[in-house]
Amino acid sequence: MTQFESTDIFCRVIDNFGDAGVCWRLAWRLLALGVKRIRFITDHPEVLAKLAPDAEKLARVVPWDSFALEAEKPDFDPADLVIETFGCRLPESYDEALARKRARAIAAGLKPPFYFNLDYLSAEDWVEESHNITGLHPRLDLPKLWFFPGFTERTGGLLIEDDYESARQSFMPGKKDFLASLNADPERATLFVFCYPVNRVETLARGLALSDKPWNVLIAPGEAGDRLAGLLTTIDAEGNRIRAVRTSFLPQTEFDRLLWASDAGIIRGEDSFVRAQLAGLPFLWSTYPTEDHAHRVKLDAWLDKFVPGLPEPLAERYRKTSVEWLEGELSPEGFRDFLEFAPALKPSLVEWQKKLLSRGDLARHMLQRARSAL
Ligand code: TRH
Repeated sequence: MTQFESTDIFCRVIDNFGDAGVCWRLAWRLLALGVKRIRFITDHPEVLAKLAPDAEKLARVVPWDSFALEAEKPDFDPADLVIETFGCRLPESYDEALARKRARAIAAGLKPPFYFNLDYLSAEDWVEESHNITGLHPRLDLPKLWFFPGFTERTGGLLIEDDYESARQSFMPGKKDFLASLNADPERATLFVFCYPVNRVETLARGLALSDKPWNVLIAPGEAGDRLAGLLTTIDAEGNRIRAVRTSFLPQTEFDRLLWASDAGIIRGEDSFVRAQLAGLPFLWSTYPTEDHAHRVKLDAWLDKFVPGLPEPLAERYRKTSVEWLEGELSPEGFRDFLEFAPALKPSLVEWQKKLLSRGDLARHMLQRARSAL
């Protein structure tokens, strides 16, 4: 049980689905841990509606601008637990109302509201130094705690449902039926592809054509998927060796099935990257592309943590393939090789998954941290 009666989660969508995807997964986890009354304040409710068509049943979804106006009213009551995500900067009116609520609670000897900024995921070392640090507001008496997801004990961990592993295991006996329901061939190996337009899907198409076994390719919606599907039709219109399956955009609660049903994957961003690791899926990671090339730094930092768990020469091969894929330098032969060595990654991925599960859930860590300050 929690001592927090109400929670406000603030989510600005920069682009794509990851911002809302992570925020909604957090909301969902907090509800599962007993948090009551979530307001989900977002500037793009339509993105959330795609990820979670039933969001309104679980939380009050409020458009950002109208909420900022609501927060100006004298009787406005901010939540007990407040979560800014990815440094999205809350409306000034809200911060002011929150500072007033805090002052009143302290004056009355009551617990003040707790205020987080939950940041992006990165495996970079500096994250440990910045995690769990309180920042001060430039003008108001309003401390805010910086919380970082991550892969090590000195970070907040990842969002993981308590029954994640049992849900995965109960799905597995029905895996073939699921593939058949997508119109994939249940007897083939399956590749899942979810990447950015900048990634060279041509390499995937040509590499698949070089493989000596037949594949299903589950292609997530988007520009890169459109291109890949077109290329695969040119290479194998009948689907004899490569069966291309365009998946519809599934609700987030069903997204894992695509990963569980696959033998290898191309995944992207933050949330699908985490889910692929929990699934123990051999993957190449398309980090979110940025002009300053931070995407390469992110990939290297994660490889530095994961790759030492792999035996040689697999470790070197996986690192090289991952980097070449991200940099657009992977050859079709290199991708064909990845498809071949992907199963050999599995034991290390299972160990890695166990480590992540044992680190425990980010939402639980946030609640524990907030409660310990009460
Ligand atoms: O959509 P993304 O590219 O999001 C990115 C990253 O989060 C990045 O860090 C951030 O800076 C940028 O957005 C703005 O990839 P990501 O993080 O994997 O999010 C995709 C979400 O969409 C994830 O929650 C899974 C979900 N999803 C579904 O629910 N159904 C689907 O069918 C598919 C393909 C995805």
